Amino acid sequence: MAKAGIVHLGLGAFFRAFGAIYIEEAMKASGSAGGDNWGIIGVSLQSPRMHDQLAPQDFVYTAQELGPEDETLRQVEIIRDVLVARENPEAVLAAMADPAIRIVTLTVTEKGYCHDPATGRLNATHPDIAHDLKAAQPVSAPGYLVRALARRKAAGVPPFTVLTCDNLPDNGRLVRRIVLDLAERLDPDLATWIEAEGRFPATMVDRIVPATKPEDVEALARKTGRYDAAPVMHEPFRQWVVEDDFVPAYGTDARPDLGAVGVELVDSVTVFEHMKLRMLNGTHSALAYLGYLAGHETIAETVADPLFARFVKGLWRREIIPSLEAPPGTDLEDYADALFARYANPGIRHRTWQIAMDGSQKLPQRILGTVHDNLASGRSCPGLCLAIAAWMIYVGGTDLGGKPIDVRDPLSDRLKSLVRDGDGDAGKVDALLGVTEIFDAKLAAALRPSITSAYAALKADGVRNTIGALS
Ligand code: CS2
Repeated sequence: MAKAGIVHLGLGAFFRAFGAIYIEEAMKASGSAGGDNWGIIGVSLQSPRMHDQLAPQDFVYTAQELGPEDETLRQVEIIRDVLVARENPEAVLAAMADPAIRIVTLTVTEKGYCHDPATGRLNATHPDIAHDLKAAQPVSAPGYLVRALARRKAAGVPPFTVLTCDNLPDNGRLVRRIVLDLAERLDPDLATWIEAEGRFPATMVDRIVPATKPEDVEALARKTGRYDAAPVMHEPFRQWVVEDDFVPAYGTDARPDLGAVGVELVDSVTVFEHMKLRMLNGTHSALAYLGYLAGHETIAETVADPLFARFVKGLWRREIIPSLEAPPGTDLEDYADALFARYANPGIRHRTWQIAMDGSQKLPQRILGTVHDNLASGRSCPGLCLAIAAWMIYVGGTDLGGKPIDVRDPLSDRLKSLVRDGDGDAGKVDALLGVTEIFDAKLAAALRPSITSAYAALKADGVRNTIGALS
């Protein structure tokens, strides 16, 4: 059996349906010619659930690819073990310090980086970071990276490459800055070593992977006659663009042969990442807030509503594409058409509520960057303003018919009370625009009038009438 070469922090459905499959394919493609030592040790930072589900089935799970008409099943066998950081931090640090591990991949979601989304810098007052600055056994993802790198330095082992797979802007440089900032506070020599020897390639990751629901598990078991406690469901599409900048000390053994299985290895991912974060994730969030408030449960259901179909196509054409530079060989209109077909795939039941989670961590890179660029070029962006206004209603915790919303967001208590205490529509909008972790003050001032009227229109006329009046 292939030995482990990768530790993955944050083993959720997305990575199991994406990176794990690519890496398994890359290992198979390079056969036994030294390319077979990229097994993955998964780490859950908090919950023992993934370990408890996967251990009895030897960490093998089913990936169910759901196309619009048909589906295929495969068994993924690349996971070697799953460690639960909260229960055994020492085992996680030991695995990360093992010289056989050359890459640490991460999907810890936006909030897992413990940074300030508006500036991209480490939030040193974050309780997990405050803990990790004192205790040798960390709790945060940046804490694990820094403490494990310290062990490698002390043992004379080169660092691992840190390969972030989260939807953050300039994700490689972002995690690098956060790691260096934390290391600097703990031990400046360590920071100097990481700066010189460490590598943090940026990546653009793309595959739609809704959370697996209990009914999916049951349906799969009925279909196959075999019970898999932790299958993943995903769309056929996938795209992974990776900066080819891995720790040089490992030479040709620094990464799996990802190029052999269609991963695009490039010098800079910036244009790919802008396209994906703004065109996919930006409209995903817009459809999530507006769709949820209009009573739509999934993205497929939302875009099956003709008003929303027109709305999202208008967002791409009028407000997002004009802010972008196309990556080489990509036509942005075609990319938009392909996205629409992916959203419409009825096999993928991606809940608007799921995508609406953690909006405070998502809005800056998904929507606010586009809005900023449009304003700077004198273009208005009424559809994106409507999306921001819908987020504002959503985080208030009550839908337009007065029903409570289960808002999941690290800032949810604060956001809810800002909405509750704000004086009238204008006061509520103003209070939320004042959250500096999300909104830059200049941008907030420029947006105030359009968001206030969008907010009032949504409340007075409802979502469908308001988006209908847009185009
Ligand atoms: C989604 C993403 O949940 C969300 O916020 O927008 O997970 C999206 O499905 C992926 O980035 C697609 O690559």
